[in-house]
Amino acid sequence: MKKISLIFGVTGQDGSYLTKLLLKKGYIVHGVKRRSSSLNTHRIDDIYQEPFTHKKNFILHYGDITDGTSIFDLINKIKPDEIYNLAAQSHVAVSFKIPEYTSNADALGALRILESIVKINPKIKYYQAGSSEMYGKIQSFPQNEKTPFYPRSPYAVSKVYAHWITVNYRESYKIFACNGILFNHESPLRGETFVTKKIVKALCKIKNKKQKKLYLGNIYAKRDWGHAQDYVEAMWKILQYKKPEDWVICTGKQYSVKQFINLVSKKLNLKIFWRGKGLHEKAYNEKKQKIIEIKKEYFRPAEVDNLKGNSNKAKKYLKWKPKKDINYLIQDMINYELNELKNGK
Ligand code: NAP
Ligand code: G4F
Repeated sequence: MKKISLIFGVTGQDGSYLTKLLLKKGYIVHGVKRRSSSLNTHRIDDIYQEPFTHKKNFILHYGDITDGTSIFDLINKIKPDEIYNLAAQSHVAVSFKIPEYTSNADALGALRILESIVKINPKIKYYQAGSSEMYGKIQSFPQNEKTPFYPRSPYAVSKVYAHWITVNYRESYKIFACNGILFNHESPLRGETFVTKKIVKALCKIKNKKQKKLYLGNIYAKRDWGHAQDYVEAMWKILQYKKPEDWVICTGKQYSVKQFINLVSKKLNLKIFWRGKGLHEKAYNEKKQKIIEIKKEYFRPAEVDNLKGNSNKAKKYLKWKPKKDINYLIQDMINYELNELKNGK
């Protein structure tokens, strides 16, 4: 019997990589996409075909994480063995602009799925996409499963709710519900407004004379960046472990946004030099043209300055460790962007 999985957030970066992983492992994968006025399936178009021709092992459904009825009906109809809740308004800066929607989707979305599991079949395994943003104003360094949370945005506060409601349902109803606390992970499929994608895309265009400038916010924030392909493997391993627990997934290495820019520039053979401080800091190219400027519009009302994780627990018990380092990640993202440019995109 093939295992059945249900992925909320299937059209996102992680949803796409996870779908491919589970199909490779022989699962039947059901994915939930939300209605939008323009197409939102570009990350899974390569594996999805219209229902009249589709291979029966990857099936898409309309649904929405803010709509309890659709969630209940889908779980009841599909009867999955495993549910991965990756659906979220996942942009931290945007969460300050739409805090109520973010809380509804990111916090209550988890509750809606958990309630459905308890009512329909408490044997269904549940993965909650938690975030290192929950550590926010960090209380210890590096961060592990025991580090207290101090969220710094409506997004992070919502994820803390989702984390604790997952723990609470696990303890109250003895269900197999787990939290992954994942540090930043990127890939060619990363959303266009996250900082790594924004940098790689812009610098590739600047190198090819298709763009003049890149505008950024706080380039001194530090992150622990991994590759999404490694991280979806961890999600799956978390649900295969003998008992439901919470897990930190990270690389244990940290770079600032500015260091990330310098690494990308070096790989593109784009010589840049920095001048100025604060909002006046700028990067110039060899011809002394300004190519990067800082804009206060990209700063957040509250920032998360310093994230670096410790995933020794996952290493020891899940036998998980990242296979792809920052150099591989950047090269992968660059190759994708250069190919897009070659194809006129
Ligand atoms: P992403 O690319 O932004 O994908 C989010 C997914 O959620 C998309 O499929 C999106 O649909 C869907 N979605 C948003 N609102 C929805 C709604 N109301 N109903 C149903 N689906 C909805 O995010 P990601 O990078 O793949 O991350 C996956 C999950 O992990 C998210 O929960 C994120 O918060 C969390 N996380 C991410 C990272 C990271 O560094 N990537 C780290 C820690 C945790 P559309 O395609 O239609 O927008
Ligand atoms: O790429 P970012 O927007 O990612 P952020 O805020 O760390 O959140 C991502 O990772 C979380 C895991 O820790 C996820 F939970 C979350 O869903 C998301 O995937 O920003 C990274 C850093 C921030 O400090 C930000 O202030 O880059 C800084 N930054 C500087 N200039 C910028 C920009 N971020 C964005 N998005 N755009 C800029 O122009």
